[in-house]
Amino acid sequence: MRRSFEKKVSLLSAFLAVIVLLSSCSKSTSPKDPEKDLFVIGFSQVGSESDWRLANTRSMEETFTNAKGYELVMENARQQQENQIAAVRRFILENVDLIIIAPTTEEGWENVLTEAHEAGIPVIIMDRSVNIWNKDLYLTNVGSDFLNQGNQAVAWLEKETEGQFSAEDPLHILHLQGTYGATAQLLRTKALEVADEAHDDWQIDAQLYGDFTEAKGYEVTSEYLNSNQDIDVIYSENDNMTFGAMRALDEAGITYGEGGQVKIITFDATKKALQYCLDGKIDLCVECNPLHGPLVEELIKKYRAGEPIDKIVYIEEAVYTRQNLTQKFIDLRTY
Ligand code: GYE
Repeated sequence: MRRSFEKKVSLLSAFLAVIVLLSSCSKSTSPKDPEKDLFVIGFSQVGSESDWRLANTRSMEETFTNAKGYELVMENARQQQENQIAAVRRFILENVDLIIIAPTTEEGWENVLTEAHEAGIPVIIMDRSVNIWNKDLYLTNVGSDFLNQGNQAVAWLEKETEGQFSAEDPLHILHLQGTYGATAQLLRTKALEVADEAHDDWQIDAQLYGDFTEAKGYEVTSEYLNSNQDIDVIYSENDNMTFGAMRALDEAGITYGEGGQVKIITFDATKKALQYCLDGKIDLCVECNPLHGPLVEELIKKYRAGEPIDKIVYIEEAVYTRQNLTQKFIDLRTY
């Protein structure tokens, strides 16, 4: 009798212990858990094709930290749009709070953006743009004014070469192009082509595909130089292709930069390119600012506070030549 009483007591205490354990377990997933309060951002990044892109990724990672209340889920698309579309679909399934896309190319976004819209997940388009009819499918497009960048490059070239060439003896331009269909490629190309149309003393001798990478920039320029070395200007749509082209010129024994045969125009103005510019190896650096993180965060804060935000937001940028650069400025550059 006594033994059975003791047995009952110990059973009861075991039962109570389980209850206490269970209730303490459920506490760890209670709304007080800080993990639960993180604002989850699914970010589909283009890839890691350039120094610009690495700086852009860093800026996002440094901005959207757990300490500031964010969880940044970044997917690297390795420059393939289909990888981006798959990533966005995963973000929708995971029901993230917001999606950021740096689109590889402009076309082909209607379907997946409609899916995000129907799931009630807001989307920010960053860096490049998308070409879609229904602009309600994204909150805002934040990035560079790429046409302005191209126009600034062209205006500089006009001034630099004024009166030196003619229709019979034109300015020979070698044009290195970035990823076809990317806004940065389309608009930098457009600025040059429009200017070329307007100048009978300019001639684009070739448009070579460099896909925004150093390896391609080197490869296509080397190959071109095998059959044609009559170049006055290289208009290169990003720094990494420029670095590749410079290596090809070095190997072919062709001089460039100040006092050289070939003038070099480059886009991005990363630290390394600015240093070449100050050292007289590159003539013009058109800045493309990759530090989008803080600007995107500002827009997200406005959105969360229910404030209106502009459909297009441009980031601040400048152009650099040897004349307006200093070593101090370059040393302070973070990318
Ligand atoms: O110029 C290039 C990068 O879209 C602005 O992409 C970006 C471009 C940038 O790979 O270096």
